[in-house]
Amino acid sequence: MTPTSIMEVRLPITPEWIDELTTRMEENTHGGKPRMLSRIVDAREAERLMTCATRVLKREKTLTRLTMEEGVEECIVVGDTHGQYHDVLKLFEIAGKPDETRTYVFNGDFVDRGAWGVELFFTLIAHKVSSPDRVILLRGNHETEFCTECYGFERELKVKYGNTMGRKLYPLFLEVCSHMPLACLLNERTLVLHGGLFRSPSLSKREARENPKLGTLHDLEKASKGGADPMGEGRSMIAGDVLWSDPILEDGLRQNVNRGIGIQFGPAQTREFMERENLKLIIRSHEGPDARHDRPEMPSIMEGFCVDHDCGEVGKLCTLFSAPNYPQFIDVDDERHNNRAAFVTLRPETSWCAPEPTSFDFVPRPPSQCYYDLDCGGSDCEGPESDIRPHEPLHIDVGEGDERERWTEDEMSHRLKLNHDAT
Ligand SMILES: [Mn+2]
Repeated sequence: MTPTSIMEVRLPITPEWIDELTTRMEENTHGGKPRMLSRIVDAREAERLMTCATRVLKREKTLTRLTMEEGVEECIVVGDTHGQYHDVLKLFEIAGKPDETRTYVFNGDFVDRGAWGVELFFTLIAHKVSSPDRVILLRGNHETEFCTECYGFERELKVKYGNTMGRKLYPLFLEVCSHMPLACLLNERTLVLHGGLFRSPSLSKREARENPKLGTLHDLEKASKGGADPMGEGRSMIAGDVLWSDPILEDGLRQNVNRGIGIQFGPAQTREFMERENLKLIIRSHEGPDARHDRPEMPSIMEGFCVDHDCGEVGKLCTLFSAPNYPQFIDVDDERHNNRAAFVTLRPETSWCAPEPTSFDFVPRPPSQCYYDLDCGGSDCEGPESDIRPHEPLHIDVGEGDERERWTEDEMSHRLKLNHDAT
């Protein structure tokens, strides 16, 4: 195969094919222009890959149940990765790739903010199509229309595929996302979901606001996956809650005023939920060093893993964040947190419910563009009801012409501290 040939998507997708894909995409991040990605996976093959992923994900319910087969020795759980492609490749190197002994659960927020959301997304859905039962891709709040319009992915797709093809591929991406399950129940005892607990669908609109109560796993199982853009109301209330909620240290259940969507839930609510559903462990993600910096009362996520609610014998709720040195781009005035990331290993010896975190550092990143306006909100603090709206960020030319010549980092470096400066 010549270095310039297109990666053709043919089923079954093999591990060797994924290796070649990831290697070539990674090489292109060093010096190759972003637009050259479409010479590795052209628009037609990208469409094929996403169509295959949609077909596979459609079969999964809102709450996907994973029962480990004989021979599976470990399950690796991964938190937010946010387009930090090199860090995910490193994670695969440390933890090993999915195979007959190793299952993976990716807990959402694959895209936005980082510069290689497309590469990361293609890699993850290729694994999903290749091993549907061994790789679980859960939806995060960034796998939505609202977030990807504001935080970079839509723009990234248009830069890498050109305006015309980017506009065609974007709805296919949203379709893949809309079929991702919201949560995974692992061997009946461990629940993995992106944001957190959720309200009962039986509440009136007013009760949901003023006197919320928790929903059950049965409610979650029956709930909609939320469509392209779960707004957190009506039929997408549970999806909005699962994707956007956060734990707090005080007992109680209340609206998530910080984010404008989802709920905040205290340790007593976690305990109540775990006892009722007979769970031992809940792994959620959704909060990186910036979010925790704004909530200093909560445990630190600087090592990528923390226990937020320790309910003793009953079980615990943890936060897992897998994007080191996050976010990739920061405004000149903002503080860089230099966080480490983590993944969690679960094993049969401990009934798949004793999390073993492994922390790791970031991989130095090649120079790259930022695809969103850094003014649009520091830590996803606001959801779709806020006044954050998509806009034309930065001066990135996404014309159809010879774009290889057009955009240079200089065009935008006047207000960005590019990631490579920080390494
Ligand atoms: Mn999130």
